[in-house]
Amino acid sequence: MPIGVLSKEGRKQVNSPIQVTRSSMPPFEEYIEEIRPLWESRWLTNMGSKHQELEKALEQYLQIPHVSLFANGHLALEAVLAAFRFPEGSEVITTPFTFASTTHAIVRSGLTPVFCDIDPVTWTMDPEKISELVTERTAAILPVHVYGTLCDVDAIQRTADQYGLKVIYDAAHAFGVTRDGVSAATFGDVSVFSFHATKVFHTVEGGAVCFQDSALRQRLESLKNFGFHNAEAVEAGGNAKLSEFHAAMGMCNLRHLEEEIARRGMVSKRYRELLGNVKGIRLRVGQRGVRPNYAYFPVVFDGYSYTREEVFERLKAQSINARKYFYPLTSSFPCYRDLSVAKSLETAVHIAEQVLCLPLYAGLALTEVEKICETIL
Ligand code: T4K
Repeated sequence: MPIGVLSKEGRKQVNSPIQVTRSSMPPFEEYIEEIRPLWESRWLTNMGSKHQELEKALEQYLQIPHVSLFANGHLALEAVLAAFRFPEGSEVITTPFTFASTTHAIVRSGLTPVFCDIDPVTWTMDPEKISELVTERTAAILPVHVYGTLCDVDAIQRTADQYGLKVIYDAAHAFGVTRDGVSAATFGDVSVFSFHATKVFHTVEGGAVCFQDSALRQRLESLKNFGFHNAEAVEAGGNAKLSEFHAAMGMCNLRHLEEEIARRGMVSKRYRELLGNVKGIRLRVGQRGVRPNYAYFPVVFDGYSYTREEVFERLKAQSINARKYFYPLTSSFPCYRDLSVAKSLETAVHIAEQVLCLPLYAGLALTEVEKICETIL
């Protein structure tokens, strides 16, 4: 039977399903106050004052000299790949254990993804396997801090330095993650965040590119604004600007971020208490010195009494919509079946077939977590 909710009047309401996540909202009045000036200025987009304010606030929060806002994380990834002007047909070493966007961005930029297997413990790109994929056409490494788990950034950088490759992190899941107090935004040449409604920090739709090299700024600015620089179209740019309303949502959500992460942390802790010592259930590992953001709660059913499919169906029957993030691997998408995969993706295949992301959001009640775990167990 689905989980019941009592309304203020104490009547039992029609139960709504528990989704894998639920957007956090700032107090309504706070958002209204944030957008009030827009009614006076009527400046609604094209890098207005809210946009500038949010870029500055994020540069400070993420401890990075440059943040360039985008309409979404996907277009931010595409802009970065265009900004580096890699020769057509260059190869980009990447992980197939990710959301469609990572691989699509590479392919849509006229580049070739070369899939690298993942580490069996962190589920991020296995740095030991990168070197064997490098060819004379390799231009960059594009790893993903999947679920907010930091990649082995030191090993990846060593390999990149050895071969003279750019490192572009898809940090869509890693907002707020730090290692020894250093922000995830600072690793590699560039880190790209998603501020989609389903993320720990969101602007409804949105994204950002974080970087140290000031020379990148002008390229990114023109790529997201029709190629304009000083009122002249200097290249064939697109349109990926974040509006003032989206930036205003970001300003509000940033104020509540620490509370958001803390509440997600409490939900994750309860899951760990209930599932942490169960034979055949593997949870994400903690990383030394890393402050997590509790973006997702992935569980791998590896030798458990029930398969991932059985657990998924059992939860669904209770109106609990866990998600198979990230299954199938992007390398198995129908549109990429013709791409040759140079090396075995054994670990990635194994994890993708057994992983399930359980519901996780700030407002998820601990009683709901208990019900979810009861169903699994
Ligand atoms: N790189 C990586 C590694 C990514 O994971 C993503 C996006 C990107 C790049 C690209 O970034 P963006 O261009 O999106 O900024 C969702 C998100 O749409 C997507 O942003 C995210 N990754 C991906 C992992 O998940 P779906 O298709 O699973 O979302 P959907 O619509 O099924 O929503 C999931 C649940 O979230 C719903 O059941 C309820 C809740 N929800 C959803 C929406 C849309 C809300 O509470 N509010 C909402 O407005 O892709």
